[in-house]
Formats: sequence, C-alpha cells, structure tokens
Amino acid sequence: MKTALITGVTGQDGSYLSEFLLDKGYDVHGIIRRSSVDFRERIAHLEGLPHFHLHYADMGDSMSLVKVVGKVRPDEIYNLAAQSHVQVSFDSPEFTADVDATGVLRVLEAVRASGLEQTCRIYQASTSELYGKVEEVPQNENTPFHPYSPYAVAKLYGFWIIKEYREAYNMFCCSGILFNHESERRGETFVTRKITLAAARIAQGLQDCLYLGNLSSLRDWGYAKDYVECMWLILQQEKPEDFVIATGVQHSVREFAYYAFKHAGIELEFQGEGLDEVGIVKSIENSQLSTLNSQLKEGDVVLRVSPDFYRPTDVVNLWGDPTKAKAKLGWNPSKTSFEQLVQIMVEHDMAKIAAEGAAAKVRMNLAEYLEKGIVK
Ligand code: NAP
Ligand code: G4F
Repeated sequence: MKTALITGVTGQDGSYLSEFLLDKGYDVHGIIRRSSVDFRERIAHLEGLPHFHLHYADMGDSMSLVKVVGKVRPDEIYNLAAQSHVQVSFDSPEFTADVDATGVLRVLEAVRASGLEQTCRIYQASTSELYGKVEEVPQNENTPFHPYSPYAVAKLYGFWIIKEYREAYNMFCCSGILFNHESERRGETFVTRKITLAAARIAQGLQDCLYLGNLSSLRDWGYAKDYVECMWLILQQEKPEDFVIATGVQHSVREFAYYAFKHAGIELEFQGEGLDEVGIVKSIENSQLSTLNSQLKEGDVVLRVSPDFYRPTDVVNLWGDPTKAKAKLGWNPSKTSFEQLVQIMVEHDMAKIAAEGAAAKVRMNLAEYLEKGIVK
C-alpha cells in the first residue's frame, strides 16, 4: 500500500484527490490547520475511514511540516495548500508569499530533513496565473511566464524552487501548471461559484442582483474532479516533468454567467458597456420557476458590474494547450465539457438553495409557534 500526504486536504482539489487516492488503495494523510470553527465540509464524509488520517500542521511552520513528513514517511506528497485567491493576494501579499512561496521550500526541506529525498515524489500545485499578462495564446509548457499578481509571483517562486531541487538534488518533484478548474465544491468567492450560487438564489427569489467585476475576462475552465487524476499521473511517470493541464477551450465570464442563468431557467441579455453593462432577464424559460420566484419578470436587471471586483492588475486571456498532457499522460481534455460543468454546478446549487430555503421556512414556522406559545 502506498502512502500519500496531501497539504490543502480541506480544499476543493484536496477533497477530490483524497477520494481518488483512497479508491486507488492509498493510505491518505492530510494536513489541517487549527481554526476556531471546525469547518471541514468537503472531507467530512472521509473522516473515520481506516485509511484516511489528519494531522495538524501549517505551511508557515517548518517544524510542524518536518514532524508530519517524518512521521508519515510518504511515498508521494501533493502540495496543494495555498492562499489561493488572486484578489485576496493584493490585500495579504506577505501572507500569500509565506504560504505559496516559502511554504513550498518548507515542504522540500522537510522531505530532505527526513532523509526521503530519493524516495518521496512531490507534486506542486502550480498555476496558469504564471502566464499572467500573457505573452502568447494559447499557453503551453514553453510559454514565457509574466506573473501579474502577488499570488502569481509567489507561485512562480514555488515553480522555480521545485525545478531547482529537481536539478540540484535529483529529487522527483514536478509542477502541474493547471488552468482554472471548478466544481460544486469550489470556494464561494471564485467567479464561477459566485455566479452559480447567485443564479440559484435569484431564480428562487432569495437575491435580487449579482455584482461582478470584469465580465470580458477569458478563462479555460475544466472540472476539478477530472484534474486530480492528472496530479497522480504526473507522479507516476518515469521522469519528473512539468505539465500544462487544460481543456484547450476558452470562455468569458459573461458567457459563464449566461449559461449558468440559462440552466437556472433565466435567459439573460447583456446591454451596455464597462461599468454600465447589465444582465437583463430576456425570458423565463422554466415554468416551475415562476412558482419558485413569482416576483421575477422579463426586463428585470439581475446582473450589474461593480468596480469593487476589479483587480489592480487582471489576467484576462488564459487559454491552455494540453498537447503534452494528452500525449504523455493520456489526458482527455474534453471529458467534461464547459456546458456540462456549468450544468453540474447550477444543478447542485439549485438543490442546495432549495434545501436551505426549506430549512429556513421550518425555522421561521417554529419561531412563530414558539412566539405564539404553541411549542414550549
Ligand atoms: P482551495 O480550495 O482554496 O484550498 C486551499 C487549501 O490550502 C485549503 O485546504 C486550505 O486550508 C489550505 N491552506 C491555506 N493556507 C494554509 C496554511 N497556511 N497551512 C496549511 N494549509 C493551508 O484551493 P484549490 O482550488 O483546491 O486549489 C488547490 C491548489 O491548486 C492551490 O495551491 C491553488 O493555488 C492551486 N491551483 C488551483 C487552481 C484552480 O483553478 N482551482 C488552478 C491552478 C492552481 P483551510 O481549509 O484551512 O483554509
Ligand atoms: O474565479 P477567479 O477569482 O479565479 P482566478 O483569478 O482565475 O484564479 C483561480 O484560478 C487560478 C488558475 O488560473 C488559480 F491559480 C487560482 O488559485 C484560482 O483558483 O477569477 C477569474 C476571473 C478574473 O479575471 C476576475 O477578474 O474572473 C474575473 N471576475 C469578474 N468578476 C471575478 C469577478 N472574479 C471573482 N473572484 N469575483 C468576481 O466578482
């Protein structure tokens, strides 16, 4: 049985990767950090399984990493932990650098300190943000980097220190340069999930309007569940190499919003430009919807642009070329299409919001009964 250690196990990718490795028969260890609330929703279903173990450590604390690596003695490390929000990295650049840059070095040194440098393979969660202010379109493994946020600059250090340890110490460490990948487990402040949740709430009468930043930004969006297999495949190769993982298809934020609302039963029409651009209800397609939100009508403005979501520098043209991954990893970039991804996320969020709405109604009814003294 192989042993894997995952940093960032509570995140979107960490949760899918844990499931994937458990299915492959791995003993899976993850690091978690102390928080005042125990919020481990994405991995709650795995806790208690005999081959799933959690350890306290922090990417900012070398000693904790040395202790976990020395205790677990993993065959493979998947370094997914990061302050992963680009906009937040402008507010917390130093913390982002500590976790996303120096944190990678701490993992590498923990492996060396444990004498595992010739046996332990390391995957580093690198990113298409390295291409930043892009120098060519689409981007492949040879495209020059031009990081365009504190997050991307920190991740660039991570990429180079992985390469340095591979060359200096002959370690099996690789970077997966992954383009955006989303899912029903995506953090709620990334643009795709923010849109699918808002579309579900607006359709069900629980929100009036969605405020977004740059609608013209272009991304190569894939499904996270598919991408974690590539992380594993990268570590199963004969030689350590870096790979671009992407779908090879590009869409704008505006298009994502259009399809998300469509799956929620609302056809949008975009009018205006820049800060004055709005998304207007063109038609309500789902007859069930009029009962869900009887207030919503054609002509309502349900999407607006707010400068609050503009970034000091924004990456606007990411489009990956997955040719190498197709040839060497057997990666199928069209396993889940863009339309399927949007549908999966909207269906999930429609059900989630409906369940939350029903629970809130029960609470309201209960509060009413209590007030009237019906239930003591
Ligand atoms: P995510 O959902 O934001 O998860 C980040 C994980 O890192 C969480 O488990 C978080 O723990 C953990 N973490 C943050 N700071 C930490 C610290 N100081 N010590 C220990 N753990 C810490 O991110 P994701 O979308 O799964 O992405 C996984 C990795 O891939 C990240 O490195 C990200 O930068 C990179 N990446 C993501 C994408 C994408 O499109 N999703 C694309 C390219 C690269 P808490 O739960 O305690 O916060
Ligand atoms: O969803 P986003 O916040 O993702 P972003 O910045 O591309 O970063 C994600 O993908 C990277 C891979 O390329 C990862 F490395 C990183 O960890 C993270 O997972 O924003 C996507 C685009 C941006 O251009 C942003 O300006 O959407 C634009 N956008 C427009 N309105 C918005 C919003 N982004 C967010 N988060 N919120 C908005 O309201």
